[in-house]
Amino acid sequence: MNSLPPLIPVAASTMAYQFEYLFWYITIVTTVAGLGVYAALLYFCVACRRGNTTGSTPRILGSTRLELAWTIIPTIIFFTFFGWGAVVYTKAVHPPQDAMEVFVIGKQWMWKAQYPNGQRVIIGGNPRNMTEAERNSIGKLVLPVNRPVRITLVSEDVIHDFGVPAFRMKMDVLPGRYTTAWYHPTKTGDFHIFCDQYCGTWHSLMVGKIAVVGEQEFDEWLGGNGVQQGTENPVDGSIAHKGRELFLKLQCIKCHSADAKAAAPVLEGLFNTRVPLKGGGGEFADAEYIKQSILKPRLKVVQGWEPIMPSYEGQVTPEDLDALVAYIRSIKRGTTPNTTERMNPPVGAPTVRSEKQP
Ligand code: HEC
Ligand SMILES: [Cu+2]
Repeated sequence: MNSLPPLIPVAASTMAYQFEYLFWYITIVTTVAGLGVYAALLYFCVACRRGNTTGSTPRILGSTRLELAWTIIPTIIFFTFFGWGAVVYTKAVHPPQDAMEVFVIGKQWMWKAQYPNGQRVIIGGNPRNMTEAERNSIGKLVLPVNRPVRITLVSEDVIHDFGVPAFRMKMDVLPGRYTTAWYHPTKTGDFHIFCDQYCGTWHSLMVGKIAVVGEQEFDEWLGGNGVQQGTENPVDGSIAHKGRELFLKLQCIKCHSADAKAAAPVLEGLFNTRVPLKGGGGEFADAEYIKQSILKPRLKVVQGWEPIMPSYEGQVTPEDLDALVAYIRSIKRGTTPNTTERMNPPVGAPTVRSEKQP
């Protein structure tokens, strides 16, 4: 692939190939059709030029067969674009269940990544507006090859966009809302990250590298305590982990537990599902819905439950809300604890043995 002109970046993920095939299919079909139109135009210009045909232009009253043909054939061709595009798009927006999760926060003008075990790395940016600590942890976003990874993105200030040409994937990074991108890297090596949305003075410095490495090298890079369940690492600073602490601190667990007579629904698997509401209708459980459930619980009451949840308005900051959402997103099915049990860590987070329940 290295011999290709730089106009076409390396394809280094499963999705990159899917995009590439579709892209070339559409490009070739539209090019051939376009050239066909111009060829016909040229031909008729010459063939039907003045003086070439005898007499005047014949009176043409239309042809049903022709009309049908030039309606149906292009429709079928356009629908192949749509159908194929829909298949690729569906794959692109649905990360595999077993994907490792990495948080990436965009900020003027740097990217901050956080691994499930709490490891952080700054991936590029303008060193001039970084703190000393941030400057010291400038590195690459290291990812394992042949393993799907889900990147959860959020911005601390303005709109950015996390673009990785080699993976043919870019995703807007918005303040106050989580967006997701996922990759399944197929090649080792270094690949560019660009901020693809103009975001102020040093936008052009908001670039970095993804280093795709072998499985073993990745585990070593993570300090030997990888992302496998069951490994020990008490230093967990992920956003979901912070949310879990809040979930305990704010006593959400008192009601939202797995106890048989719990007073509230378990929140596992809630994210991105449809919730039936009391009084009919339903609501899609996205980040906004979860935040509203915490701030104004009476507004939308889940069917089959009593409106007993207190409002947490004024008690939680917007960052707390983001953290709670991240935690609720991360609870896997069948892992909600009883109130008496030790709380389960977020997906991918290593377990900590000596943790006490408040
Ligand atoms: C006093 C018990 C109680 C406490 C404490 C409590 N909740 Fe609730 N919560 C409920 C009940 C009951 C419901 C279902 C009825 C409703 O929608 O209000 C609910 C609903 C929810 C929902 C919507 C669930 C769904 O299936 O759509 C979310 C999200 C939620 N709570 C999060 C939290 C968080 C986060 C906390 C802590 C900051 C918390 N709750 C504290 C009782 C509680
Ligand atoms: Cu940016």
